[in-house]
Amino acid sequence: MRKPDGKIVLLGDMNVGKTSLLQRYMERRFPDTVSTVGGAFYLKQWRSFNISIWDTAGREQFHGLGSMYCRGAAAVILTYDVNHAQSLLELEDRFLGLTDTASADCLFAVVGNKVDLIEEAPGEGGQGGGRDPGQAGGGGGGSPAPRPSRQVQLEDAVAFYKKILKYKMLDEKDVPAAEQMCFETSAKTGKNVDLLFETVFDMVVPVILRQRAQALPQTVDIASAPLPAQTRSGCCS
Ligand SMILES: Nc1nc2c(ncn2[C@@H]2O[C@H](COP(=O)(O)OP(=O)(O)OP(=O)(O)O)[C@@H](O)[C@H]2O)c(=O)[nH]1
Ligand SMILES: [Mg+2]
Repeated sequence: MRKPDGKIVLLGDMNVGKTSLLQRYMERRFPDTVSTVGGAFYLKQWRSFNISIWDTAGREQFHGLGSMYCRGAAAVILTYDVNHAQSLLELEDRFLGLTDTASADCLFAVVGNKVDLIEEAPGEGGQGGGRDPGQAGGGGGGSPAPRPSRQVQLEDAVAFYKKILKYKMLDEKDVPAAEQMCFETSAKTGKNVDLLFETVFDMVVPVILRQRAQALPQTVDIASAPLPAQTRSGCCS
């Protein structure tokens, strides 16, 4: 197997839908998931590049592994649940620090998942992907279970993206705009899932090329390397 050319990592609290997003994209389905233990990866061929996409565990007990998975990452997808405000706060408090081991020019995407669960205000009208009959916690019985209402607005995600740039000491001019990197998705209906991954893949290609270029000087040309000045003879100075 060829070594992956670049790495993308999904981070976020447990239950936000990281595994479901990856399975929706890679396997085109929305199966039942079990809470991830440790981490797992998929390989994706994108143009001529081999990209590994790492699914990590959101559970607190696996937190220590996060920075290991992020090592050298070309992009990190920070995921929250739009119906659960705490999951966005956790990204800032618990997960952003794990990205310190990522590549210096790592890209960040902020993803609000489970938009299919958002209760539509009366008269708001149906939008693609928002009319799914699923609900958050089981259900059953005759009448439909109450749907949660949105707790995180897209603007909150944009504000968080700007905090990431501050944390990384990056200038807004030098990185993709927040509007390009903040997504709202549904792993259940598939809404915006291809858009998310394929936008990130396209943006990661230049990062991979830069990583490759920086890796090259590790080869030393002995013939052209200057000889160290010899000041003393003998093995000990
Ligand atoms: N309605 C709805 N449910 C979703 C969506 N994405 C995930 N779920 C459900 O949310 C639960 C958690 O999904 P996972 O994908 O396992 O979450 P995770 O982020 O991988 O969780 P950990 O592995 O514990 O970190 C499962 O019951 C999923 O079926 C979505 O877009 N819409
Ligand atoms: Mg998982």
